[in-house]
Amino acid sequence: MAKADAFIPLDFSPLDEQVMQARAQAFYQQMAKRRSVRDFSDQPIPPSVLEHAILAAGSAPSGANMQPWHFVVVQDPWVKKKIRQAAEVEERELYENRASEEWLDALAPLGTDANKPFLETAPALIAIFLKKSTIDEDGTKHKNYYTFESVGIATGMLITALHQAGLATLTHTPSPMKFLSEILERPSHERPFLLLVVGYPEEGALVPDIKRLPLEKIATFL
Ligand code: IYR
Repeated sequence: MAKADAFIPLDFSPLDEQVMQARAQAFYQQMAKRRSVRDFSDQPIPPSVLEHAILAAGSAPSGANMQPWHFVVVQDPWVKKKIRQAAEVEERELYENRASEEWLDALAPLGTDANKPFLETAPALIAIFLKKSTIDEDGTKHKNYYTFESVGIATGMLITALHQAGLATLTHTPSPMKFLSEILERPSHERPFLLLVVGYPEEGALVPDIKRLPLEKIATFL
């Protein structure tokens, strides 16, 4: 476990105020263009882009620096097919039986259904696992803290890193996701957290015409 046993100087360079404002605005404008994509092309992802995005995600803050995450990058067509088949079983059950009318109504504007071809078309799936505990090299089991917060932050950073690298993503949460642990052979102290679909949008891809809430609806300044 990467524990800090000493303190070192912080690597921090203050920015000029105008630079800060310009960067804050430019970053917002770039992030506002991110949309969940469901129509992916099969164009491959350039080497090392996924690795660097995962390293960026792995720099997230976490409870007691336990880094309670594991990322499984699936590019093998056969494994993607197995994931698609298992996800569609759960999704059919969701759309046909599990989801309430209220939930189906909320999903209607997205135009989603139980078919998930993108799980095979997209060049990469990143399965994100939450580690309830960590097993040290010597076999000792340590409990991890604030795991949902930590993995949620890391996932947000991963999505952001992939977006700024020029890739589209879809956060996919088939429920339950136990099949991911089985197909990807993850140990029982790791829980599937989210399946991120990564790649390029298909040419001419459409997205639902949804709007983000304005600042005054999402923030209070006191
Ligand atoms: N998991 C299903 C349903 C779904 C649920 C929510 I909440 C969404 O924002 C989108 C979809 C599916 O992927 O179709």
